[in-house]
Amino acid sequence: MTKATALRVEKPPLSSPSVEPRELAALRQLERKVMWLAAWTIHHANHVRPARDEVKVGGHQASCASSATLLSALYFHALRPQDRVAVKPHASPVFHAIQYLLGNQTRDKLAAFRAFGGAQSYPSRTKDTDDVDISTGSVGLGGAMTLFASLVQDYVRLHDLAPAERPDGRMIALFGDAELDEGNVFEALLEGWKHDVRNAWWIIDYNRQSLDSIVTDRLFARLDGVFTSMNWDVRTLKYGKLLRAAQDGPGGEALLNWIDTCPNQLYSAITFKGGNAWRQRLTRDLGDSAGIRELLDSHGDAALHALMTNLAGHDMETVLEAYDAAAESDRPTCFIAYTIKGFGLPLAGHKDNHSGLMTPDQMATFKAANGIADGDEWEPFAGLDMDADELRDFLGAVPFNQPATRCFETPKIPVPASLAVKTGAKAATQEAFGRILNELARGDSELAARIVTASPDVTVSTNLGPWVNRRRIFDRRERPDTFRAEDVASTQKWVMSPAGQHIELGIAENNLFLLLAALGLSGPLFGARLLPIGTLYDPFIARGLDALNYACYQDARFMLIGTPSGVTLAPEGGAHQSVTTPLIGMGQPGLTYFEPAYVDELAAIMRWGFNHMQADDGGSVYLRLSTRPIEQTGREMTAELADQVIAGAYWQIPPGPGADLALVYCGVVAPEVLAAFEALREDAPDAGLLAVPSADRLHADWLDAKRRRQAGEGDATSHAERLLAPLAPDAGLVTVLDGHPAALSWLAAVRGHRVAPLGVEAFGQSGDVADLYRHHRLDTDAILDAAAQVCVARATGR
Ligand SMILES: Cc1ncc(C[n+]2csc(CCOP(=O)(O)OP(=O)(O)O)c2C)c(N)n1
Ligand SMILES: [Mg+2]
Repeated sequence: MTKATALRVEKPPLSSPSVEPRELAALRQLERKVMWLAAWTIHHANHVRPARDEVKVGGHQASCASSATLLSALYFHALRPQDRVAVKPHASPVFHAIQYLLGNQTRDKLAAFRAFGGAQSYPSRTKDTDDVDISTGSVGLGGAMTLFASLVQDYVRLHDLAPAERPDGRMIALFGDAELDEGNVFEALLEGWKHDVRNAWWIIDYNRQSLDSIVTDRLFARLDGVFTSMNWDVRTLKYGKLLRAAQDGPGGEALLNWIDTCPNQLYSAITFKGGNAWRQRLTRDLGDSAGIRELLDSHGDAALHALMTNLAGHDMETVLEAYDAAAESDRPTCFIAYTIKGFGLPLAGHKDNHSGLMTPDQMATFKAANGIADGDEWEPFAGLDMDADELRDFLGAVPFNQPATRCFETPKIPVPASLAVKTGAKAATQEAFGRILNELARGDSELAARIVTASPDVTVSTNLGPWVNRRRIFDRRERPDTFRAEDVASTQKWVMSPAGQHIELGIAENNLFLLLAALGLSGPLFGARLLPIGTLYDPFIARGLDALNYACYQDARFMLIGTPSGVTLAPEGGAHQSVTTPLIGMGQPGLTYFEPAYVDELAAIMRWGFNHMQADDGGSVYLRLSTRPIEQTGREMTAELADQVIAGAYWQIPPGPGADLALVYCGVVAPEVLAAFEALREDAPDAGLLAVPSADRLHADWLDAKRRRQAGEGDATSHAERLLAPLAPDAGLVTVLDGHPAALSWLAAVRGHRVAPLGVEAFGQSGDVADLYRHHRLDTDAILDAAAQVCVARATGR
């Protein structure tokens, strides 16, 4: 078999029974308009709208041109209101242009593309106003999320959480081909396969260009195999109708063979050069082949260029046929659609065109070619060859645009008045988390019915086992627990069932966060509110950090349990010890970080968390927990104390008036801090002991009070300011946590106190807790040294 025939795509029929000629004509007109509007939106932002600084505005005219047909065919023909789409980030102007033509986007927003409050550079669920389903921007994540959205849709249906008559939607991604370099895409593919995800379409805009360059030749022969082995239906759309018709004419076979074997770089370069360059090259390479002269002689330069660039991804009819043919498939489908980056523009095929912009002169030529008069640039139907009323009627009948709820409001799920659990005199927060979920699993609260847990292969080791034993593992089919059936003793019952409420993932933290994003948007996307809880080892938050950021960016709501954390999981050693996660928790928008020391704090925080996940102005919650059992307080968790825990801090032992020392701590180091406090008491009887279950809440509130004062609310104060008010103005603080010291050292700035910050700044070691606390200077002696240091500094005025 020659290379050419190996690559040849099966020839599909030329007829298009599913699309009426008038519909096809209208779609071609609209595709042209979308192409124009996208290019104009970017041009306007860069060259027409006045600039106030030297920073480039940017936009991606070539990426847009590449995908205009694929997206027009999708939105104006194949899509239904219940479908959900992730559009490759750089096609944002195409998406907005389509929504504009459908009446869902305003001209003002388009004119303000990439300006404050305007249409966003990359489609955004939270900031765009034209119904973005799935945000994109960080390549690879949006597409992968469609698989998890599909899984969540299955979950909602199999749990009867949405009205049975509501039709299932298809989860669709338009991918740039270079997005498939991102490893998270393959992690998601594997997980999707394991979970038998079916209802998904991935449309790959195969322009063989990325940002820097042309992608490796024949990459897609490999990728085709990857999708096939995951049981996807792969549909390669290579030639448009012109090329397919030419195949049967003189020189046709030779011509298509030439294209099949042409290196991507060469094809792109000649595409950029245009008509005569094709003629020269084909004469040189194929001059002796039968029929080629006839073929070349019967095509002028423009016609030859049109023929040679007639790839299927720019051929409306071919794309429509492909979408229609795939509509009934019950397998996930991948369309590999050959395209040209910058198709139809003077940027076409140039390897540097990713951020390329047409010059004003080029734009003027493009505008004339589109028949658009000055002042008509934003007119929806200007310059088209079809009556505006007919196009309006067509748009009015587009299936996607029929009245339907696309963003669901869902009622809030009540949260029980208390989630408190009993533990022994000593307990660890991780163990208590497991108990709280176990208690919920035993009951029949609505909250428990809406909780979905997920973990990347650390279900048992993060104490989700008891919950899973009761609520079982989700699977589309009933699957017995073989070990149980074989009478092999185990505390874990791993029965799988469509009614299960735990989603077991392979070890891929990216997938955990993408699943949490999809579960956490189940309310607005699928009309069924879910309360997802994801558990993972705290250090591995960093592995999926971009996906976590992405989930928060979309305002998905979930509870994240990072456990075990810090150096406190001592013997496990440095590879599993998290240092910076408190700073991630504080810095990440949309995520509120807590690190409780005691079980009663944890129960109050989880209760608050379930409400916060449902509040209109709420967000997600991150709990950094530990496996180290510590002595509990035996106190009563009053409503007032719970409020302070949620506000971020409380005086575990209040300071005397004008006290000159306070020990401040977060989390599992409580015993060392308490011991140091007891030792200090004699010398510093007025000292206070401040517990900080949420440095994040405390810090955010402090900044908020400053803003409110600036805005004229003169008596606004923050919790931190009120808490620290009783201390002497020159008092010293010793702050302690099992994490980076910067998470607490800022407290010294609240009232200008001195601080000695203790925490972890280096990679960990193996050892027991005593060894490691001594090594990292978190032990009682280190705390006493630090207290002495701030006291000396105070006495000497330094
Ligand atoms: C995670 C991530 N890394 C880098 C980028 C910067 N970037 C934006 S687009 C792009 C190349 C995209 O190429 P492709 O997906 O093929 O899109 P198209 O050719 O359609 O423009 C890169 C590297 C990004 N957006 N996200
Ligand atoms: Mg590309």
